[in-house]
Amino acid sequence: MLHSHPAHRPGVLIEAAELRIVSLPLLIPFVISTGTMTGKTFPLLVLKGEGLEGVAEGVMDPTPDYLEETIPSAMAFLRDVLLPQIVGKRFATPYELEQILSPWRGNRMAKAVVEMAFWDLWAKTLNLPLKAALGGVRDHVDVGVSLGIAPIEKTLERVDEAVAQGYKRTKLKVAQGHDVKIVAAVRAAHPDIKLTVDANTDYTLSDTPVLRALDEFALDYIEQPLAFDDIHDHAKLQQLVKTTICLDESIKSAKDARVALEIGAARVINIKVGRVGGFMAARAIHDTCAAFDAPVWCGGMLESGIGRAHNIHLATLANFTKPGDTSSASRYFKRDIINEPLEAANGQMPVPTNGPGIGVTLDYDFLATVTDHVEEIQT
Ligand code: OSB
Ligand code: MG
Repeated sequence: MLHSHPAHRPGVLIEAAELRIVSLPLLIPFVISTGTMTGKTFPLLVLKGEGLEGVAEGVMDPTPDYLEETIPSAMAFLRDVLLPQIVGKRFATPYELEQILSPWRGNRMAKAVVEMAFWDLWAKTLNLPLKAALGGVRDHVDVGVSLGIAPIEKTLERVDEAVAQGYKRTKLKVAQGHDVKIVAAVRAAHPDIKLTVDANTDYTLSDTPVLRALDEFALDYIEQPLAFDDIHDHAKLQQLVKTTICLDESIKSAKDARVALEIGAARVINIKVGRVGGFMAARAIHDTCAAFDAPVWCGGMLESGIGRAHNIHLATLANFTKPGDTSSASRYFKRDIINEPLEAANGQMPVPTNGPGIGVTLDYDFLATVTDHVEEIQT
């Protein structure tokens, strides 16, 4: 029976939103081709409704280093546009929420924060783990490590440690002048490990000889060698190198994935739910890649336990067949903002199940000590 009174309409009422900026120090600086991160600062959104809380974090950086969005731009868009559009409203499903988000151009990382927090809240109202709401099929996900740029000796130590801990893949960050020598040294020390590199856009087609030189190290793939806004030149490059190309920054939608796979710009895709605008887009990319027989894996952005939990649930979908970047939180942070440890064992990360939704809970006392800013959005 349908009820016309708003209080009886079906769906999840979003009663209020709490938006924070949180800063956590990183245990060691993380160096990639675009810069060095010594701490992790991120927006944290809590959507409140039905006596429950849905939580998500944003993956945008303070400055537009990885992609265009920034924390200040996202905070303004969230505060002034997105949150006023949804607080005080009911949404029966994430599909309904998507109708509000999708007309806005770009701003995918900001939209993802809202969408992901709603998925968590919605799954909690259904008393389901997020992975079940998403259609995931695994209890554990395979994970590897992503190692920042460092001197060769330091890199070799870090690789030894990751291999000893059982991580299923080692990804080396590379950049111009920090590439072939480092990869050669790691491959010489570990002839059989699954090894990849990530250039975070540092090369152009004129660097093809360097990228071809990497062919001799049996890499599983080269991640995002060329520009963040390019797909076309990656197709040219893929014709010139034997190693599989994997795209990260260049893939923002299922359409981008289709184009990349149709023209042969990549054979593997890194899916980051925060980069692509949320779980609806992440699943669409996952499904598109499956249709092309292209494996996907779940990337990371040095998230706290909240974003990490979202990533783990996403990676339970069937076509996430390559190890993801969601390694143990203790590799990054002395103390996390959640109550549950997110630790991998033998290269497998268990799906968190402390309650429905993302299966982890905020440590509000500690969170208070690492919150730079907090604001409430109410109707
Ligand atoms: O390209 O995957 C990337 C971190 C910051 C910015 C870009 C990237 C990364 C990582 C980190 O590789 C992976 C992780 O979260 O451990
Ligand atoms: Mg990457």
